[in-house]
Amino acid sequence: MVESFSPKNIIVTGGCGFIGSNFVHYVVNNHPETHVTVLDKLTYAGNPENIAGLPSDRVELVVGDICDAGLLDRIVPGHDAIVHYAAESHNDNSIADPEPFLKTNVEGTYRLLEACRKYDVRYHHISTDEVYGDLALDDPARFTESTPYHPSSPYSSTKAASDLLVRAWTRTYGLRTTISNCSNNYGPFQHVEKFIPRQITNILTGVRPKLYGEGLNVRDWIHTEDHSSAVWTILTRGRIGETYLIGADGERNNITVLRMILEMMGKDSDDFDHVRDRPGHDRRYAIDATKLRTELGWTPAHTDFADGLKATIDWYAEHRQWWEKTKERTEARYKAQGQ
Ligand code: NAD
Ligand code: TDX
Repeated sequence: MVESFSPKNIIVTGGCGFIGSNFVHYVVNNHPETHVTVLDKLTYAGNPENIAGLPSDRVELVVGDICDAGLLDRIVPGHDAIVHYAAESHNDNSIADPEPFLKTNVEGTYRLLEACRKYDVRYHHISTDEVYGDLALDDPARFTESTPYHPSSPYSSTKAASDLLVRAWTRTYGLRTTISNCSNNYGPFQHVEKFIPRQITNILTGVRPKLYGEGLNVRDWIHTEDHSSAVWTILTRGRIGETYLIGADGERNNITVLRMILEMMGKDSDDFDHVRDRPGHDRRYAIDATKLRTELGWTPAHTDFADGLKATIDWYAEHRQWWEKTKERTEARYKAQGQ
């Protein structure tokens, strides 16, 4: 039987980042009975503007590090659940400097699990399809909950390590946990280091988009609002101890997505540069979300990728002040890496 859980006070770690802040908006808009404490360190990827304007009686921001056990002792008691989004999240950064990934993704998860154990708090772990490694381009298979772990990058290996900690704490200490592994998100508030916002903001600043290698790598795109509704579904109705894969049947290769962006923005579809490929670049991710759909009845609302992409382009065009400063720093770093 499916459990039912109605959290009144939740902590959302990483709630000033891309997906975490979209989840905070989702909770505020759809679940008026739930108060959110955002715990965020405000790294280069965290921006308090992402949650600015939300009612102060619904959302509180605590600026701090998930690795800080003393801080967790002060804020975790009194909460019913932690939804853990905070992470170092960018593969290219993990290749340039893996250390912060070990610290935040592995030690940070450990600290949160220990706090949940100490204060008997329900825990939902946000993970990624990248823990499964990649699929060959001509392989018809998709990832399922029973696919063996086979991560490729420093980023995905630290996410895999954090998933395994969650499983161990569940079995050994009886912690009330669930894990979700989602595919590539797109939508508003995504950092300009990531593929889709990087290309949109390149075009908006008169720079040619940059495609790694031949661009044949496939990603399985999901709108971040659909990720939010799936996480809420799993948090409130998921079976304790279970893993659910989240995806919306959005497989496309990078060159196709890039050409869609160029055409939607009135450019020639060949108006981009091929740049140095990412070392160890995963070829294809693909999610089979049958378990989430059939067991918990979840369905995505954003089923037209072209519509979602157009709305995302419009959002970046209308929010230049949100990304302009970060853009310069990000492109300087990419330039130094030959990308
Ligand atoms: P992001 O980089 O945009 O945001 C990460 C947030 O975590 C930032 O606000 C940052 O300040 C915060 N943070 C980092 N280190 C912290 C620390 N030590 N203590 C407290 N806060 C800290 O990331 P995102 O793309 O929104 O990803 C969020 C989560 O979703 C991650 O766990 C990621 O692995 C997972 N995920 C991402 C995708 C995707 O497509 N982006 C897909 C599947 C899963
Ligand atoms: O400029 C670029 N050109 C390019 O061709 C960038 C930044 C990326 N790419 C390619 C690499 C990937 O094949 O585009 C694809 C998507 O790249 P990213 O946006 O960096 O995402 P990815 O590496 O697939 O990982 C994302 O999805 C899974 C998130 O960043 C992870 O946090 C999540 O776990």
